[in-house]
Amino acid sequence: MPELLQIGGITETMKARLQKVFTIHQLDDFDPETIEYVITNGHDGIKPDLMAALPNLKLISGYGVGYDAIDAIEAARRSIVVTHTPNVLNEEVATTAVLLMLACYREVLRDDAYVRSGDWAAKGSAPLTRSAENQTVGILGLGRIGQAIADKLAPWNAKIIYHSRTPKNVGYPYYDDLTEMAKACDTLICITPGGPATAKIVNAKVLAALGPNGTLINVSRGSVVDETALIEALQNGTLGWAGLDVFDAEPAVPQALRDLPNVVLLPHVGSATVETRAAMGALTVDNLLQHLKDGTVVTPVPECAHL
Ligand code: A2R
Repeated sequence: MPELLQIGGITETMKARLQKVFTIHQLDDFDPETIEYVITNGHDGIKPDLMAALPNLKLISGYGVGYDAIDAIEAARRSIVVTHTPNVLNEEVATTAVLLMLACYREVLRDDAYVRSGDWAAKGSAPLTRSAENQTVGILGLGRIGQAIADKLAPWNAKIIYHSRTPKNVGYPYYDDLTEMAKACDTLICITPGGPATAKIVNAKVLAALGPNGTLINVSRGSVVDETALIEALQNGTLGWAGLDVFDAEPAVPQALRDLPNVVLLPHVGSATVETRAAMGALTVDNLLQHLKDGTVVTPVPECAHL
């Protein structure tokens, strides 16, 4: 049977399908010469020195849409196919983005604490919150998930504007400059890929442009936002609120961020429902099984689409 190296966890359902056709190896028990397949996830990816040490590697199947922890350019150079799981998580991640936005506007955490603490009975009605209706929402990265976010915001009458490297064939206003878009919007939602090209593109200047009444939502990668500048802006009130599902050095989250009242923090659960994770797991395995059968895959990353 062909040999598969497993990096990170897989579900029992995935394991049951894989072990029928692969010998599965863990990181502490494999011969680099015999590994032809790798299964990993968006967080662990594969370290460059490990990839370099596998001379007969054919395919790296990633669980998740983001693959910034895999050097796909180097893989393509070596004719190794990298796959990921696009589309099956669009709606779930978009729901997480909207959930964070609404939680910031309507102060869900503050008001939940108000009830639990007994303050409601002791002090009377909670302070008013801000309406999430009719907001201008800037989407940084109007791709598969970005479009799903735009669609999900329709019932709140959001005016969508967007920034990406190239304009898309959509009806929303395009900004070629991120700071200019931040000036124009009430809420900025980050949903670009991670990696060097987007590292800290949401910097102090962008956050200042978003302003004291502005809300930042990040459901992409922690690396996209300058976290130190973000904490400073939230502490000083030069930025109003932040809803964050991802962090620079996750699962470590700076204490300064955890101490702030004007943030909603989630432990990178954008796609983490039973249903969506099952669909992602199935596609991760489908890519491996199809390659074994006929040498093709279902969802290669763009860098490997020509292989
Ligand atoms: O820039 P473009 O025209 O390639 O548009 C893509 C945009 N994007 C960027 N925008 C600004 N600066 C950049 N350096 C940059 N690089 C890419 O992000 C496109 O509009 C969007 C990505 O869309 P998709 O490739 O369809 O990705 P999807 O499935 O929406 O997932 C986005 C990310 C994943 O990579 C994970 O990190 C995260 O969501 O879960």
